[in-house]
Amino acid sequence: MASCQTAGRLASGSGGPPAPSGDIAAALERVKTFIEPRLDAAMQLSGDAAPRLLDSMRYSLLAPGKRLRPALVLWAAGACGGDWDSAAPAAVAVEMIHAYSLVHDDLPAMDDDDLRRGRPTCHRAFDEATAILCGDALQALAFETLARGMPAATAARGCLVLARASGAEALVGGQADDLAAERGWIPDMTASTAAEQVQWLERVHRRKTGALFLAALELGGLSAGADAARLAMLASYGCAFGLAFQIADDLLDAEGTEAALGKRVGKDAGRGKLTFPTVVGLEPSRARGLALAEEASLAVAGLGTDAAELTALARWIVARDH
Ligand code: GRG
Repeated sequence: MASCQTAGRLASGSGGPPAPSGDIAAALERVKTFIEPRLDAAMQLSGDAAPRLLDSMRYSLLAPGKRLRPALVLWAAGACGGDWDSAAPAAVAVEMIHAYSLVHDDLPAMDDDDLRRGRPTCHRAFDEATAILCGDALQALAFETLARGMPAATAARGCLVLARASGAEALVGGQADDLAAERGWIPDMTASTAAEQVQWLERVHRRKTGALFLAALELGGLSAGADAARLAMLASYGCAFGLAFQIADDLLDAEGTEAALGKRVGKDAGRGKLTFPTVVGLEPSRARGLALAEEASLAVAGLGTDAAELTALARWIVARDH
């Protein structure tokens, strides 16, 4: 199982942000065209699913997201000589876990948000109890999708990869630590050095955000029958990509617009939350994001031109406005 080390470095790197490339936008559109009918098909459940619950699941899963995690699954598979059809169940399953985590993160007990993907959040469009059940059911359906869709020889490993990325040592654990800091359940970090704060931030985000990206890449590689060397390249890419994504996400919260992002901005500063820009500043954060994007690109250089989309995505992720 792939995992990342906490680097704990301060900002490095230089140069202006690369312009978002038209090619990556077109490549992401191809992913959406491929995956969205499959997400829709995965939501055609039997009549035993409660109608309001099913509506909330469809509402949350099919809402207009960037589909980055499915893209990583499919492009990792492609970079390892695999095909998209074999990788599709994993791409659908990872997006289900992501959608569930957003629904639960938006709940009043967590981030308490009204807007997600440009629409009312699930608990706003439905109600709190339905949103909790929606997340629960999407999570279970992700594992069912993977177990049914992957060949028997790899399904158990695929479920293990996704379970580890979703659980107490990763997605849920990172979220729990993030909440613990925000709610004062752990000692205040503000007296710590900037390096200690960066180390803490990286440890939270490696689990809360990075682990699912890493799982997406590993599942894509597994669906293509990738060898250990290729899986290791994907894992190195994923570690750098995950952190670059999070730094960019923090920068967008500080500088982006609600219209472009389809969600509330300025939340972090409003709560005095630790983020990369609040700890090291805007420009050093930007520089670190750019350096990580290059590190990610370099990590998959050995996969040749088949990894072109992964390289372009890493560069776009730190230059995006949404
Ligand atoms: C509730 C278990 C649990 C975990 C929540 C998803 C999450 C963990 C928190 C969301 C808060 C947040 C903004 C995290 C930053 C990273 C992130 C997941 C951003 C959203 O991902 P995108 O940009 O979203 O890929 P779309 O909507 O495009 O899919």
